[in-house]
Amino acid sequence: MRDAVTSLIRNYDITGRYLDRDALDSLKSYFGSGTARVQAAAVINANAATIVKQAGSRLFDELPELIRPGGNAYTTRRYAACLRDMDYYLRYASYALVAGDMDVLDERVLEGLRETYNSLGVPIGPTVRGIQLMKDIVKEQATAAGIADPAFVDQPFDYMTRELSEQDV
Ligand SMILES: CCC1=C(C)/C(=C/C2=NC(=C\c3[nH]c(/C=C4\NC(=O)[C@H](C)[C@H]4CC)c(C)c3CCC(=O)O)/C(CCC(=O)O)=C2C)NC1=O
Repeated sequence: MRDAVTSLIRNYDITGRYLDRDALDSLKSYFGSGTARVQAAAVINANAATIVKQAGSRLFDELPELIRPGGNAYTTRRYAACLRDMDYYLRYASYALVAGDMDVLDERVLEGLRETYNSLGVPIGPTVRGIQLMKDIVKEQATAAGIADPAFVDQPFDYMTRELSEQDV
Protein backbone atom coordinates (compact mmCIF):
# COMPACT_ATOMS: atom_id res chain seq x y z
CA MET A 1 0.00 0.00 0.00
CA ARG A 2 1.43 3.35 -1.01
CA ASP A 3 0.87 7.01 -0.19
CA ALA A 4 1.81 10.09 -2.17
CA VAL A 5 5.30 10.20 -0.69
CA THR A 6 6.19 6.52 -0.99
CA SER A 7 4.83 6.42 -4.55
CA LEU A 8 6.96 9.35 -5.56
CA ILE A 9 10.11 8.03 -3.92
CA ARG A 10 9.53 4.67 -5.52
CA ASN A 11 9.34 6.23 -8.98
CA TYR A 12 12.50 8.22 -8.49
CA ASP A 13 14.39 5.35 -6.94
CA ILE A 14 13.59 3.06 -9.86
CA THR A 15 15.53 5.37 -12.15
CA GLY A 16 18.09 6.46 -9.53
CA ARG A 17 17.19 10.12 -9.69
CA TYR A 18 17.34 12.83 -7.05
CA LEU A 19 14.06 14.58 -6.32
CA ASP A 20 13.81 17.21 -9.04
CA ARG A 21 11.66 20.29 -9.38
CA ASP A 22 8.55 18.29 -10.36
CA ALA A 23 8.97 15.98 -7.40
CA LEU A 24 9.39 18.87 -5.00
CA ASP A 25 6.33 20.62 -6.43
CA SER A 26 4.19 17.58 -5.96
CA LEU A 27 5.52 17.05 -2.43
CA LYS A 28 4.74 20.67 -1.61
CA SER A 29 1.25 20.29 -2.90
CA TYR A 30 0.75 17.09 -0.92
CA PHE A 31 1.97 18.60 2.33
CA GLY A 32 0.18 21.86 1.61
CA SER A 33 -3.14 20.08 1.38
CA GLY A 34 -2.34 17.86 4.38
CA THR A 35 -4.43 19.68 6.95
CA ALA A 36 -7.46 19.72 4.67
CA ARG A 37 -7.07 16.00 3.99
CA VAL A 38 -6.94 15.21 7.67
CA GLN A 39 -9.94 17.49 8.29
CA ALA A 40 -11.90 15.67 5.60
CA ALA A 41 -11.05 12.32 7.18
CA ALA A 42 -12.22 13.69 10.54
CA VAL A 43 -15.52 14.80 9.00
CA ILE A 44 -16.02 11.33 7.52
CA ASN A 45 -15.10 9.61 10.75
CA ALA A 46 -17.47 11.72 12.83
CA ASN A 47 -20.41 11.23 10.45
CA ALA A 48 -19.85 7.88 8.80
CA ALA A 49 -23.04 6.21 9.96
CA THR A 50 -25.16 9.20 8.93
CA ILE A 51 -23.45 9.54 5.57
CA VAL A 52 -24.08 5.88 4.70
CA LYS A 53 -27.66 6.04 5.91
CA GLN A 54 -28.48 9.23 4.02
CA ALA A 55 -26.82 8.08 0.82
CA GLY A 56 -28.64 4.74 1.12
CA SER A 57 -32.04 6.32 1.54
CA ARG A 58 -31.43 8.72 -1.35
CA LEU A 59 -30.35 5.77 -3.49
CA PHE A 60 -33.44 3.72 -2.65
CA ASP A 61 -35.67 6.76 -3.20
CA GLU A 62 -34.19 7.17 -6.65
CA LEU A 63 -34.17 3.46 -7.48
CA PRO A 64 -36.91 1.82 -5.40
CA GLU A 65 -36.82 -1.31 -7.57
CA LEU A 66 -33.55 -2.28 -5.81
CA ILE A 67 -35.43 -3.06 -2.60
CA ARG A 68 -38.53 -4.58 -4.18
CA PRO A 69 -38.86 -8.32 -4.78
CA GLY A 70 -36.42 -9.22 -7.53
CA GLY A 71 -34.15 -6.28 -6.65
CA ASN A 72 -30.59 -7.05 -5.63
CA ALA A 73 -30.94 -5.27 -2.26
CA TYR A 74 -34.28 -6.96 -1.50
CA THR A 75 -34.40 -8.98 1.77
CA THR A 76 -32.91 -7.73 5.02
CA ARG A 77 -29.69 -9.61 4.45
CA ARG A 78 -28.99 -8.09 1.07
CA TYR A 79 -30.13 -4.64 2.14
CA ALA A 80 -27.62 -4.86 5.00
CA ALA A 81 -24.90 -6.13 2.63
CA CYS A 82 -25.53 -3.14 0.38
CA LEU A 83 -25.17 -0.61 3.18
CA ARG A 84 -22.12 -2.47 4.45
CA ASP A 85 -20.54 -2.14 1.00
CA MET A 86 -21.28 1.60 1.03
CA ASP A 87 -19.59 1.78 4.41
CA TYR A 88 -16.51 0.03 2.96
CA TYR A 89 -16.34 2.54 0.13
CA LEU A 90 -16.59 5.43 2.53
CA ARG A 91 -13.98 4.13 4.95
CA TYR A 92 -11.47 3.34 2.23
CA ALA A 93 -12.14 6.72 0.61
CA SER A 94 -11.09 8.34 3.88
CA TYR A 95 -7.85 6.33 3.87
CA ALA A 96 -7.13 7.30 0.27
CA LEU A 97 -7.77 10.96 1.07
CA VAL A 98 -5.21 10.91 3.85
CA ALA A 99 -2.72 8.91 1.76
CA GLY A 100 -3.12 11.27 -1.19
CA ASP A 101 -2.88 8.15 -3.34
CA MET A 102 -5.44 5.73 -4.73
CA ASP A 103 -3.30 2.63 -4.33
CA VAL A 104 -5.14 1.52 -1.19
CA LEU A 105 -8.36 1.41 -3.22
CA ASP A 106 -6.85 -0.81 -5.88
CA GLU A 107 -5.31 -3.10 -3.34
CA ARG A 108 -8.06 -3.42 -0.74
CA VAL A 109 -11.32 -2.60 -2.47
CA LEU A 110 -11.35 -2.87 -6.23
CA GLU A 111 -9.29 -5.99 -6.81
CA GLY A 112 -11.70 -8.66 -8.08
CA LEU A 113 -14.75 -6.62 -7.09
CA ARG A 114 -16.40 -6.41 -10.48
CA GLU A 115 -16.12 -10.16 -10.91
CA THR A 116 -17.71 -10.69 -7.47
CA TYR A 117 -20.48 -8.23 -8.26
CA ASN A 118 -21.14 -9.77 -11.63
CA SER A 119 -21.35 -13.25 -10.20
CA LEU A 120 -23.80 -12.12 -7.49
CA GLY A 121 -25.82 -9.93 -9.83
CA VAL A 122 -25.01 -6.79 -7.83
CA PRO A 123 -25.73 -3.98 -10.31
CA ILE A 124 -22.75 -1.70 -10.94
CA GLY A 125 -24.67 1.39 -12.09
CA PRO A 126 -26.64 1.79 -8.85
CA THR A 127 -23.52 1.01 -6.79
CA VAL A 128 -21.70 3.81 -8.57
CA ARG A 129 -24.68 6.08 -7.91
CA GLY A 130 -24.42 5.24 -4.20
CA ILE A 131 -20.73 6.16 -4.21
CA GLN A 132 -21.50 9.48 -5.91
CA LEU A 133 -24.26 10.26 -3.42
CA MET A 134 -21.79 9.70 -0.57
CA LYS A 135 -19.32 12.01 -2.30
CA ASP A 136 -21.93 14.78 -2.46
CA ILE A 137 -22.82 14.38 1.21
CA VAL A 138 -19.17 14.33 2.31
CA LYS A 139 -18.50 17.49 0.31
CA GLU A 140 -21.48 19.26 1.85
CA GLN A 141 -20.26 18.30 5.29
CA ALA A 142 -16.66 19.25 4.52
CA THR A 143 -17.83 22.69 3.43
CA ALA A 144 -19.94 23.00 6.57
CA ALA A 145 -16.86 22.04 8.62
CA GLY A 146 -14.97 24.99 7.12
CA ILE A 147 -12.83 23.24 4.50
CA ALA A 148 -12.44 26.05 2.00
CA ASP A 149 -12.04 24.08 -1.21
CA PRO A 150 -13.28 20.50 -0.83
CA ALA A 151 -12.78 19.62 -4.52
CA PHE A 152 -10.02 17.18 -3.57
CA VAL A 153 -12.65 15.07 -1.79
CA ASP A 154 -13.91 13.93 -5.22
CA GLN A 155 -10.81 11.96 -6.04
CA PRO A 156 -11.30 8.61 -4.27
CA PHE A 157 -15.03 8.49 -5.00
CA ASP A 158 -14.48 9.28 -8.67
CA TYR A 159 -11.63 6.80 -8.82
CA MET A 160 -13.79 3.96 -7.48
CA THR A 161 -16.57 4.98 -9.85
CA ARG A 162 -14.26 4.93 -12.83
CA GLU A 163 -12.65 1.63 -11.96
CA LEU A 164 -15.96 -0.08 -11.22
CA SER A 165 -17.60 1.23 -14.38
CA GLU A 166 -14.79 0.16 -16.66
CA GLN A 167 -15.94 -2.23 -19.33
CA ASP A 168 -14.58 -5.75 -19.53
CA VAL A 169 -12.12 -6.25 -22.36
C1 LIG B 1 -13.47 -3.91 1.67
C2 LIG B 1 -13.60 -4.48 0.33
C3 LIG B 1 -14.85 -5.28 0.11
C4 LIG B 1 -15.89 -5.00 -0.73
C5 LIG B 1 -16.05 -3.76 -1.54
C6 LIG B 1 -16.82 -6.08 -0.66
C7 LIG B 1 -17.99 -6.19 -1.40
C8 LIG B 1 -18.88 -7.30 -1.46
N1 LIG B 1 -20.23 -7.13 -1.57
C9 LIG B 1 -20.83 -8.34 -1.59
C10 LIG B 1 -22.20 -8.60 -1.65
C11 LIG B 1 -23.28 -7.68 -1.85
N2 LIG B 1 -23.20 -6.37 -2.20
C12 LIG B 1 -24.46 -5.84 -2.34
C13 LIG B 1 -24.64 -4.45 -2.70
C14 LIG B 1 -25.65 -3.80 -3.40
N3 LIG B 1 -26.75 -4.36 -3.97
C15 LIG B 1 -27.51 -3.41 -4.58
O1 LIG B 1 -28.55 -3.61 -5.20
C16 LIG B 1 -26.94 -2.07 -4.41
C17 LIG B 1 -26.78 -1.35 -5.72
C18 LIG B 1 -25.62 -2.34 -3.71
C19 LIG B 1 -25.38 -1.42 -2.49
C20 LIG B 1 -25.10 -0.01 -2.92
C21 LIG B 1 -25.38 -6.85 -2.03
C22 LIG B 1 -26.89 -6.76 -2.00
C23 LIG B 1 -24.65 -8.03 -1.73
C24 LIG B 1 -25.18 -9.39 -1.37
C25 LIG B 1 -25.49 -10.13 -2.66
C26 LIG B 1 -25.91 -11.55 -2.40
O2 LIG B 1 -25.35 -12.21 -1.51
O3 LIG B 1 -26.81 -11.99 -3.11
C27 LIG B 1 -19.82 -9.36 -1.50
C28 LIG B 1 -20.06 -10.85 -1.51
C29 LIG B 1 -19.83 -11.48 -0.15
C30 LIG B 1 -20.69 -10.89 0.90
O4 LIG B 1 -21.95 -10.87 0.76
O5 LIG B 1 -20.14 -10.36 1.86
C31 LIG B 1 -18.61 -8.71 -1.44
C32 LIG B 1 -17.24 -9.38 -1.41
N4 LIG B 1 -16.32 -6.99 0.23
C33 LIG B 1 -15.13 -6.56 0.71
O6 LIG B 1 -14.41 -7.14 1.55
